[in-house]
Amino acid sequence: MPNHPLTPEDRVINPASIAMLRKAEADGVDTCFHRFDALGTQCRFGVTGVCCKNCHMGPCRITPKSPRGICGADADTIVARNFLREVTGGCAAHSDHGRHLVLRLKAVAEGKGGDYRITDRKALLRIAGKYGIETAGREDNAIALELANTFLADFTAQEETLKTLTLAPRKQQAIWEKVGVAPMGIDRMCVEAMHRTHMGVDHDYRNLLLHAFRTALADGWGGARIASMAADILFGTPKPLRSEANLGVLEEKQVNIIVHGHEPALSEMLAVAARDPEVIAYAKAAGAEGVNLAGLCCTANEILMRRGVRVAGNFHQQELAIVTGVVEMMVVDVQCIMPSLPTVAASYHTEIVSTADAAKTIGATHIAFRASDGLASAKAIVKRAVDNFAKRDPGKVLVPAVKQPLVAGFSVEAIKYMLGGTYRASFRPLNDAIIQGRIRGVAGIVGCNNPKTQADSYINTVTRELIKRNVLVLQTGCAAQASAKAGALTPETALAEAGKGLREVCEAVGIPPILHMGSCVDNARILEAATEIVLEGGLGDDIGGLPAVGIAPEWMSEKAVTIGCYFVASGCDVILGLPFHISGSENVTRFLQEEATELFGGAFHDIPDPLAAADKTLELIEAARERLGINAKAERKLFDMKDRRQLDV
Ligand code: SF4
Ligand code: MSK
Repeated sequence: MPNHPLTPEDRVINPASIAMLRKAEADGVDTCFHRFDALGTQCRFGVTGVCCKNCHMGPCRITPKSPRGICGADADTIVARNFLREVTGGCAAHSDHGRHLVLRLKAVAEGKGGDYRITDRKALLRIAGKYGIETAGREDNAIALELANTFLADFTAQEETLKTLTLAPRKQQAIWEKVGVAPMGIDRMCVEAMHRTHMGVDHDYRNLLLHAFRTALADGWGGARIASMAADILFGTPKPLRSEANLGVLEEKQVNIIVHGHEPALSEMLAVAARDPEVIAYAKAAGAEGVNLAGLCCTANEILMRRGVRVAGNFHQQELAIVTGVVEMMVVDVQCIMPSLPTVAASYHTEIVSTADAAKTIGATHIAFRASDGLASAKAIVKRAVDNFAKRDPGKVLVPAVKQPLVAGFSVEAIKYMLGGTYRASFRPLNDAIIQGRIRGVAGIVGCNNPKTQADSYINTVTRELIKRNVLVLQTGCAAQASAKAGALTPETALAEAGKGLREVCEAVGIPPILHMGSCVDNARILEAATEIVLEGGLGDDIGGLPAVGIAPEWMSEKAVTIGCYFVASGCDVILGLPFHISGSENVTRFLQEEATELFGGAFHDIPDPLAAADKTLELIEAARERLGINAKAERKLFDMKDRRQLDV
């Protein structure tokens, strides 16, 4: 960050956000950026992870003069306990989201699903098959019920390890067994984590961190993976489609409704309701040209991936979207919703509507979403937004004319199909391109924005640099939306910037060099893609052996900590643009940044500069290629081809 008072240009990179930050300042509206300034220097004890308030003898803070808390806990114990609690928060968030979808699937299977149904029968059969569930000659609902109960057992299992772990490569499973981190039921892992971090229980930082990896695996190879699968069955497996992103998707002449949060059940129904002829007629009668539904954060990704609904913005734009003055309603459910929204909305006519009983905010209108009559509930919410249209103040309206086209919808099934076609859907062409060296490797770029950095800047720089250097990029969450707003999610733009080898492969098979794979639970799809690459053959027998790296450039959420941990436990190195709060313990730092490699094959790397992150990614990828022996093979193969051509002449 520069040494002068920060300007909007210093805080955000996107012109739409710059314009709205200026307007917010003119309108006297505080945003996360202003509150970040107001906080001043952040607490050193919090930043280094050495503050403990796990019992009421404390709070205790570790300093050189007082190296132990009142109970005797040292910095290692306190930092590791805090870290484990963060991982548990992330696992719980993703997994509760997954649980809701599974319960919805179960209700559908039992004929109690209301307006929900099994939209993707192929997905049901494919996923049931992965779990060894008999499908031949059975009713869909019977298969769905058995599958839903199998998923639910992964939440409640007390002694058995998760069934979903068996979707990982065998060697990966063996590593987890050997290290002792194969998780039992998701709920049990979270409860055990809270128990172990209670005063006077687990004090060994290694033991605590191993449970952090175990809990994270219960997310990535449990709750999050289950969430993606259940959503695919209920709402459809994503396929590539075109759409648009940025605040310019808001329409001045229409009723604008933004859906923000994570779970797709409500947003799917809102998408249907917004197109309902009766609702559109209602909007026209109110003087609007129609109803414009747009998304924010991961709810945006869910309905973008399946319906092409346009994206208003990512995490840092949730307040800025309201500042446009044209948002009649922001409908929120769970996760990443700033409690400031009703305060920002008070300066405009926007109504904030919360819909999840587990997530209320003072100042928001709470309308509990009833899945049993989902469409009727959604229609009522949309009509309420229409009623708010008349309250819009034209003097406060400014919609930045900034939006970019994009292509999204790259589920693993879609990638497989694009690589091999209907009859030979497979990852073979991708594996071959990696083995030949035309694609050097794969990077998963994921995560949020954080006012500690210029929003979207690191994400965009590292992404562009990696495709230039022939690395295929898989993205999710707000990182994918940052790329979309930068215009990098159209095949045309990205291909023009990609290195020669990557471009040739992408053109030959018809995929873009940056693949938007979905929301933050869909990071599990990146693991699924990595598994497909391993199973396809020729690149080792575990994910840890692949030339693949995870990058979380601008992360802020506990979910991101958990995602990082399940990537590392799955063998991938993970680069963090912003560090964890662990520097108060050298032992914890060493464990996560070095010793994890000996256990899993990957570790964390703090790299604040995006170009240095690209360098490190290539270094890690090239090291993996050397270990696989594919650099040597590629050289030999080229030599053979040349020889043959010379013989022909
Ligand atoms: Fe202090 Fe120990 Fe209580 Fe933590 S658990 S607040 S270190 S006394
Ligand atoms: S929404 S977790 S800010 S990616 Fe999934 Fe974005 Fe991060 Fe939330």
